[in-house]
Amino acid sequence: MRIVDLRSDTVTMPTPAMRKAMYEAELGDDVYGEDPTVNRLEEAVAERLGKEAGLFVVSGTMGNLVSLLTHCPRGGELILGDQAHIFYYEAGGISALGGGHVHTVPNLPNGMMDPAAVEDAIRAPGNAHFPRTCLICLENTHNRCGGAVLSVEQMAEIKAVAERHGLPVHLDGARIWNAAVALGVAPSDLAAQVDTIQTCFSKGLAAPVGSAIVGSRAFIDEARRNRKIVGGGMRQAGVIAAAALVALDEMVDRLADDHANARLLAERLAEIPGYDVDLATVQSNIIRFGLTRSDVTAPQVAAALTAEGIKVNASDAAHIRAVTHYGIERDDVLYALEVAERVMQSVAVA
Ligand code: TLP
Repeated sequence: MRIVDLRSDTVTMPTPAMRKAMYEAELGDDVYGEDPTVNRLEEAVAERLGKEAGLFVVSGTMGNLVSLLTHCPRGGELILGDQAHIFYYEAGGISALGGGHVHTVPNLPNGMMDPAAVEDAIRAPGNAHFPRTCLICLENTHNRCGGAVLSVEQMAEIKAVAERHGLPVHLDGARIWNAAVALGVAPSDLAAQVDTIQTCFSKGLAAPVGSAIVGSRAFIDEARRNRKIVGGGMRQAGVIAAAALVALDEMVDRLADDHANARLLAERLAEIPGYDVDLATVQSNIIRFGLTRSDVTAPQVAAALTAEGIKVNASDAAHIRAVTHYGIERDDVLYALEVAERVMQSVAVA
């Protein structure tokens, strides 16, 4: 059976150039700071995002956790969108391991938080009843908001609130590269609106493993220690950093193709009776769509699509997520649409 895997851009396989770079990578012990390939990657990603220093970590989850551990003392309160990946999908790491206290603010459908609501959530200092606010977190592109892209101006609005209260801002920029390509701006223009960023090489950029944290030199020095605490000090990590370097150099511009494919998928899906697609929310490589039928649930339709080879995930009872990525061509999208039409006609009534 023909398979079109739209579950996530995490399913991407490394390119031939990545495999070659991994084979040939110059290596050393990175805990001694002696892996030249890791060092090159950390410098390259920091430079690309306009920050002083970078730190290679295993995953996006570890990148966010180590960043939050570095920003927040035990009992410190972090302000997060209620749809944030950090809040939803990272196993509560900052409270389990760092004693962090999470304060959510509603995410708007466009991935933004109302700046006034963020400001309201900041605790008045000096009152012994309150936890102390230590950080505001943003996400761009926004996963659960269907890949919505925050503009430089939107991010600047949150930065202005943070600055008024002397707070840092951390960006879960797992897909900051998609955001920059969608907006036609430099990734560093987005990064300039925040203090620290976690970004992934293993999503749309198709590297097999790895993320980086970037920020000031002092922040990264402290984060390096926290990475060690969570067991993330790797040794000859250049073998994976080599693929991440290829990802940065060769895989960013092509994200525009993924965005075009997502747009095509969304526009045509919207024409098929049964699917409910809000085209305004399709801004990058993620499509989050609902159903116009009430006799079947999103998990049932997702399972029926998957059984026919179109692999998608239900993100809740009413929504399905499809993600385009390296390895998915226009022809795969057209085939997925054909199957989607057939599945919607035949899916059993609950
Ligand atoms: N997201 C995954 C799943 O965890 C849901 C996906 O398939 O999209 N931040 C954001 C915004 C993410 O989307 C992800 C991964 C992460 C962080 C975590 O990255 P990893 O999976 O490397 O720990």
